[in-house]
Amino acid sequence: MPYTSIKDVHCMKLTFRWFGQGFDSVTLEQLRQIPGIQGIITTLYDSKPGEEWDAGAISAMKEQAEAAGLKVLGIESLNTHDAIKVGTPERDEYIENYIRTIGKLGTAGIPLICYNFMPVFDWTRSDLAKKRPDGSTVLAYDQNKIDRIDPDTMFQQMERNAGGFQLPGWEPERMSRIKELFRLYRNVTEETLFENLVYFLKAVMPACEKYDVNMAIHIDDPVWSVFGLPRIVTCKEKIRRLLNAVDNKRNGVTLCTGSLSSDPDNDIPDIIRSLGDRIHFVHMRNTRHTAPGVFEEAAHYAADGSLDMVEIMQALIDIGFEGPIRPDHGRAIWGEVSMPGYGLYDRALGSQYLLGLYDALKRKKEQGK
Ligand SMILES: [Mn+2]
Repeated sequence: MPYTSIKDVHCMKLTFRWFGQGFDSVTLEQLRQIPGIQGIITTLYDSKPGEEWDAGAISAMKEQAEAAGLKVLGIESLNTHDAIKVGTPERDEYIENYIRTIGKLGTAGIPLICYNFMPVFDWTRSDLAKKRPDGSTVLAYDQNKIDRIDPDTMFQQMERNAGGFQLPGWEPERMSRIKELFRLYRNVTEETLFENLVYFLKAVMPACEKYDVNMAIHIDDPVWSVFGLPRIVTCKEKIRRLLNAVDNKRNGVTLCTGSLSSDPDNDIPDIIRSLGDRIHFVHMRNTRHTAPGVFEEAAHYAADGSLDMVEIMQALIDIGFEGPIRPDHGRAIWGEVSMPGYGLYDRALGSQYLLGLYDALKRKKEQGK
């Protein structure tokens, strides 16, 4: 008998991020052929932060996935409006929109929302296509390069190098107001950002409970301040502080190994064991570190980067993680043209490595070895 644990309900669920038709170079039909895939993590990519989502658009998204044999197992991302992060008087109105969207997602049976609370920029990289010796290209970060440019220049570089794709979290209409956004965050310290996050979470928790929806904040990327902007989801202590401040199981985390690993002092298996059942979603990828503040993304295969992928998977098995997991950014290989980090080929390869680790380690655990 073949070992079939991955199909069991008491298993983690392999998913892929999908940006939607017209935005993603990968199709649902292609994703469906990946062994072990159970669903997608998607979004209404053309919605703007702060907008209330339309129930019809949510059903259409779900039906489209189901027609391709896949479930929508989560939303990435449902972005928070800057007013919520800054704590301006309009925030309550945007929080109300967010709450209504949670209700509609829950009603549609979509149980997970991944979001982040980073000011101005979502994730940051200094290079979207760094060439590696094997000819593949990867996303990379070099603090020395970031120190030499201003945010405006960085946005222009990102846009120029995105190959015509719109990068998640880098909406042109927001970036055209970059100076204004920086002014808006002028007086926002780490502490105020934290308080504003707590305010937001306390407000949305009743809807999350009522509609069975988990909130899963993504780790900041990278986990230190970029251009002087505060960062608050960066390490074990700070994540624990957030979970304790709103001590509701619905308030959880997207454990992103790549983002956490930007600081090699983050002991990822230890963080996983400490967060336990507050981990609602996992992004698993590998990074290669060459100097402090300098790293590039690598293949998921452990030996290609700096992360102990085996021990990370072991920690997820030890806490009994059964939620959605997805391979995170992949390398650009075999001439594929895609959104940087989100091609089909290398993420598909990575997903099979993750399933291999999972099956082997899970069986070992079940057999008590
Ligand atoms: Mn991630």
